[in-house]
Amino acid sequence: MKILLYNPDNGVTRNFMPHLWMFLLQSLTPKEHEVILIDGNARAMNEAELVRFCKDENIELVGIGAMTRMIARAYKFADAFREAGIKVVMGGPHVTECADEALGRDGGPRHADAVALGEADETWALIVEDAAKGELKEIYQPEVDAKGNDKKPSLQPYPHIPWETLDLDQFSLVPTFMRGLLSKMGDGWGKFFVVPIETGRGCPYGCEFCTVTGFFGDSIRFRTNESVVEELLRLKARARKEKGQIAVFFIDDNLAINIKRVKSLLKDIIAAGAQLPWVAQISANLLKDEELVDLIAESGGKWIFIGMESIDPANMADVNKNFSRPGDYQAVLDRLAKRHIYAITSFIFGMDNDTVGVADRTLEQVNSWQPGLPVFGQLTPFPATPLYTRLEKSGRLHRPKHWLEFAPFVMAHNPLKMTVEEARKETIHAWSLSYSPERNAEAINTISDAPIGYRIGHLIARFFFRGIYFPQMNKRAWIKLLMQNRRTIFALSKEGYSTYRSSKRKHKVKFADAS
Ligand code: B12
Ligand code: SF4
Repeated sequence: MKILLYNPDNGVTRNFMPHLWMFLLQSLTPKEHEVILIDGNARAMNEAELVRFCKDENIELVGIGAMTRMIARAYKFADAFREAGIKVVMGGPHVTECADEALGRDGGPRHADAVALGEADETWALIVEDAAKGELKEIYQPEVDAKGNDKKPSLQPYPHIPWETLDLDQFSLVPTFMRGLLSKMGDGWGKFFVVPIETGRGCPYGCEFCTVTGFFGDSIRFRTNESVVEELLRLKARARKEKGQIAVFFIDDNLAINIKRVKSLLKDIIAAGAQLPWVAQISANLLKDEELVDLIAESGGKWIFIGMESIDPANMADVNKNFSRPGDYQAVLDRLAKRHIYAITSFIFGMDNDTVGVADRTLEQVNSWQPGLPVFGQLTPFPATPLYTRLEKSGRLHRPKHWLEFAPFVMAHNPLKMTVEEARKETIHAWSLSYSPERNAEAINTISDAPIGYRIGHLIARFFFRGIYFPQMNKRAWIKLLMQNRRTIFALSKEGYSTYRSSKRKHKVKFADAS
């Protein structure tokens, strides 16, 4: 049987990091079946095109995964496949929490023939076999333990994802029109991939807005260090062979949740020479450990994603995230910057203690810290979170099924001290000021003592991060962005070129001395 695994696009950015679930399920598919992957973020197709593709390829089963934010799009695609007579199974965090919605048992239309609840590592093979026999059931659920909780995959052993041979071209971050030019630079930048790797699952912290503790559970499971190191070595070999760049996103919700384990993993990466540039999510409270931050730097860590959420401790208490203290943020960022590691700082607006002006107050703080990549969202009640339950009980949810009428940056409940429209404006304001050409120039100036390569990387990262909010899906949008930032680009290119020339000269002198 031929299977398509499909992830709908997020409507903002085009090619970004691929979704791990697709590669994982592909690896877990019994060998007699063939699996094709399409990520709508990288390979844009509308419903009719995808249905035609499935018909041409004789696809008999489509597996769709989506976050809540993309679920309305996912349902549209699922409906089109089912209309064409192709079976659809859906999985992921949203349908796990809203299985009745996907199966049309809540009075709405049906979108999926089957849903996979929770982690599907151990149910996927069965789903495929049942589909091949024409006996697909409606619900697949992991086995449960004596207390009725899902038995979670141990991640030991962990499936082999053949990164070294997979066709990753659709995920290169370098826009097609820039590939030729960039492939000639240094070690080769014609291809640049960010590859997702997990080293563990689960988070015990239980922040009120987050689905992770509910979905993956509060007990954490880790892969072995050997299996992670082996995967990194294969990726490193591929980057070298293809003269491209590969960076890794360790997608664990909190890479340092167990400090002893993460230190041992990073030491093993260093010992094996398996370093690749990497990004990971780590909460601020765990970044006080100097040895850990040293190991992060030595093992290739470049960017740390920190869920700062708010600079107001009252808000942090409201969402059960008191363990992360706004007063500590500056010291944490300084500690990272000393090793040329910078932070992706994530903030949420529309919290219950937020008032108009929250964006300016937050930016005042952010701009006084080491420059990073700030991102801004709004407090969103995802299904089955404690936040959803609290707002629903208090009658504050005015769009209880907000995902079915998805509107970016329009809140689904009324914050206590501002309106929904005010929260939207604060969010736009924060994004606009954080990635304006002036702010980009200022941020680059603040790190003028950092190596030139690092500063160029920082500017490029700023261009991509801007794209999380402002659509940057075509050549025109990119050219406009480059023109707006031409002064900073020119200054960095000039310095980069003279550094390159003088390093070449030094190299020649050294060579002459030696001969
Ligand atoms: C990496 C990541 C991202 C990446 C992008 C995704 C990518 N390319 O990988 C980035 C950083 C961009 C991102 C952004 C956002 N993210 Co995010 N992200 C994650 C993260 C940390 C890891 C995802 C992952 O790969 N997990 C590991 C895999 C193995 O797990 P999985 O995807 O759940 O898949 C398993 C099962 O769900 C199931 N499954 C999944 N799909 C399918 C499909 C089929 C057919 C089947 C059978 C089974 C199945 O099988 C898999 C194996 O067991 C998760 C948290 C987490 N730990 O999962 C949050 C998470 C998915 N993100 C979340 C959110 C909210 C967001 C944002 C909306 C945040 C924001 N406010 O901006 C944005 C959306 C951005 C956008 N416009 O697309 C929420 C989603 C909640 C929800 N109900 O939708 C999560 C769960 C985190 C949270 N705090 O609750 N994210
Ligand atoms: S620390 Fe992160 S992953 Fe864990 S519950 Fe809080 S927001 Fe979710």
